[in-house]
Amino acid sequence: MTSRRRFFELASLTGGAVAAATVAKAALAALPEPVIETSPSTRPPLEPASGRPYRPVVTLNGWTLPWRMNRGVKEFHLVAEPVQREFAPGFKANLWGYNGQSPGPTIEVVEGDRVRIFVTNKLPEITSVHWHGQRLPPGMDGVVGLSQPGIPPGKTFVYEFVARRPGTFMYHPHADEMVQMAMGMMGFWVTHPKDKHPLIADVDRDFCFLLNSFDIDPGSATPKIMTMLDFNIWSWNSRVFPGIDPLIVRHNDRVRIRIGNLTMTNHPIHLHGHEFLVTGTDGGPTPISTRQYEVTQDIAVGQMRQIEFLADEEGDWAFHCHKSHHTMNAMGHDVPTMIGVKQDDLAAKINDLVPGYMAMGERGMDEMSTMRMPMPKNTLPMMMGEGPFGAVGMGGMFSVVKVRRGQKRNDYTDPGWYRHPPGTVAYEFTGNAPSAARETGAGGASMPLKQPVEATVNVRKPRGHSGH
Ligand SMILES: [Cu+2]
Repeated sequence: MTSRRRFFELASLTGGAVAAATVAKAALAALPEPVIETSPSTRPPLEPASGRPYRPVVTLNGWTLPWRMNRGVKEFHLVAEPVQREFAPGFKANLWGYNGQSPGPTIEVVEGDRVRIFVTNKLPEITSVHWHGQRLPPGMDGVVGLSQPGIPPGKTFVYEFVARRPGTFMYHPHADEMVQMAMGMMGFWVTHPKDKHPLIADVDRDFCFLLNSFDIDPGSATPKIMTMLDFNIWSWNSRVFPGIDPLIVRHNDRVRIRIGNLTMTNHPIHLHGHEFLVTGTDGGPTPISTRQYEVTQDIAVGQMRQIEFLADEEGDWAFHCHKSHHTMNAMGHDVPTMIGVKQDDLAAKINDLVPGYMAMGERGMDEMSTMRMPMPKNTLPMMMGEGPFGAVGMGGMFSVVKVRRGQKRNDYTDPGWYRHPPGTVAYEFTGNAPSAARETGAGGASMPLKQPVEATVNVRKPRGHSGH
């Protein structure tokens, strides 16, 4: 009851569209009413109204699950169910998730809290929830067959444990994992420290999201669940650029970003314009002596990392996975590189065989980001997004950190594009370009061949989405 009231207060505050579903009340009298959220927009932080105070996190394109206090226990209700998720305007997918969304809502608690989580299974098969990284009794660890029987469809199980250590965690099923995670079942978990912690700094903004990936054929809407490595949708919290919200930051804010990886490959996450420290993993806060400044942090499969930086450079700063095929959306990628290949008459010839054939990539692939090609329904262009200087040419795991002097404390509204001071934007050189002196020699060799070999190599890239 408390949670529901608080949730509606929050919802009316932000004017968001909210659907609160009720399950059969008589049957679930002892259960907290589940709160369902169907909007893919970033919800404002959920300020704790009971228990110890903390600075709540902001879940990118997601939300935090309200709770109710029951005799000193924080009670949550997760509902595992089929959901529809918009990855970006123009592309929706049928996924499995929790409480109306994939990923499920973020769970935020405080170190030392006793937590009770009701998990209702509305999927067509058994499920469970594993609380990744937590110290808990083994019977609460959620591994089907090892620590519990599966939760049958239509049933509700109860998990209860004390959140013993502060940090950055996640939850996901440990039942038919390949299918259930490929379908989008996962969520974030943050345990805030109960007192001032020597290794956990106070920050002004605290963002979190999960890296996830899907294999959805262009024109279809349901992930292929048997895919092992060849995924074609690379997403943050089941969103792809330009559907991923920007991270809005006030100039000189201390910023923490927590990231977990539930894909099947690693992601080097790269921030422009600032250096950050890795201050924590799913193992807890990192010792000060191990911290070094980085601008890219690789996050391996099943790992979590929290990075922190002082946002002391105003501007719009790219923030993305550094694997270039992870900043693209789905497409048939098994095409040879055509840079420098004259295709004009070739296209005409192929057109005789394949009507409607279109030559692509003669001058690189950038033209793909502006060209409007006929596409299957419910499919995004491979690269899209419009910035202040034109097409951005990105997809997938890409967003922008917007650092602004004028931003108010705790204000997450988008300030628009950065206004560059005069003389601070790269510009065209209009003088005469001198012809470059070029080396014409073949290059040295420590053990030269007696018979020189003539060979030209055609590099093919990109080739599929194998994640390597
Ligand atoms: Cu990546």
